[in-house]
Amino acid sequence: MDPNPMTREPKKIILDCDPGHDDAVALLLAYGNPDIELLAVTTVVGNQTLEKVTRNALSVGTIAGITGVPFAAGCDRPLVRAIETAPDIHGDTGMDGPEQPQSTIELDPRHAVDLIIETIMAHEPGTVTLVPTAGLTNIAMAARKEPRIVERVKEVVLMGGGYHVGNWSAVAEFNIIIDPEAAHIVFNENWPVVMVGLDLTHQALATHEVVEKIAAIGSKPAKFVMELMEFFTKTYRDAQGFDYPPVHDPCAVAYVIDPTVMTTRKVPVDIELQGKLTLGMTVADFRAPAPADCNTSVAVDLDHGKFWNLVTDAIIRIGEPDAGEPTGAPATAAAIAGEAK
Ligand code: PIR
Ligand code: CA
Repeated sequence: MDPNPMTREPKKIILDCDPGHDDAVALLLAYGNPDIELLAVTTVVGNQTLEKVTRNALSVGTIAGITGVPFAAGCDRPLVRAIETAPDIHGDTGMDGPEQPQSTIELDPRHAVDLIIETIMAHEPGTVTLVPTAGLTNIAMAARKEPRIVERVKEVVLMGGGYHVGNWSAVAEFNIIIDPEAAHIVFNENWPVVMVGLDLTHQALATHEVVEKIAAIGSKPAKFVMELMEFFTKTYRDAQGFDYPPVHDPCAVAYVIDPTVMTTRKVPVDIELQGKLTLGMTVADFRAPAPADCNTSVAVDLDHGKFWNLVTDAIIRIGEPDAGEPTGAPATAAAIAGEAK
């Protein structure tokens, strides 16, 4: 990465999501970080129905004051399987907790799959990164509808899977198991895939200290995140026995911003489609060395402090959109916390 923030090019991304408490934070991080150029936000059935997650995406966009970025709804069901949502974790709306504003963003009339394809084809090859933080239905459909996107995409940095742990079965993670056929397509296409799975995201805990830091920012978007985290903490405690909730999805965005926020390892990964007990498992082959044509890598260790500083800095930068405050506020998370950077 170019160390000079004045000369380095922002990374162009498409965020494909199902908000979702952690998807909301991913969207705020992507929008509020100066090293990211958000080209499009697309939604897909997942944590809740397509209608609900799309409404949630527009709400988050409204709270952040996002303008000039198309939001489009995509697939309302997986390729093969029946719809499975996660109300125990994300509530009936898919983003329970904070009050949601009336959206001021108009949904783009295009289908998300078409918006993804058009956006990739309209940019130089090797410049657009796909960041899926939900089931992979839209991404698989896009690869099938317009195969030329596969060689044009810079890389696919996805939140999903886990090489040592599951959360929806003993060995499978939600985003993969809800549409394992789509995941199989995405992992087996010839584009670089970075799997930011549970092994990594279970290190991204929104501890008491983290939530306090965000609360101290004091803006409406910060209050919104705080309320999201309050609800997420409670459901993660009740449903999964965690003291603090892992905030999965912004980890994928953080990797795009600064890959040094985590370590990764190049290993072949494939998706189990046959197993009775292992459906949707991301089977990673750690036998060294990875073959030369290996297109997959997995995230291993997170720098917790660096990660949360990126998130808090993004929220600070977004500022108070309703008040018409300029974005790009010079304050930093370190300054808010009263420490030297
Ligand atoms: C989080 C999710 C689904 C189920 C649970 N238990 C927790 C959602 C998050 O939005 C994230 O993208 C991924 N799926 C984590 O499995
Ligand atoms: Ca998600």
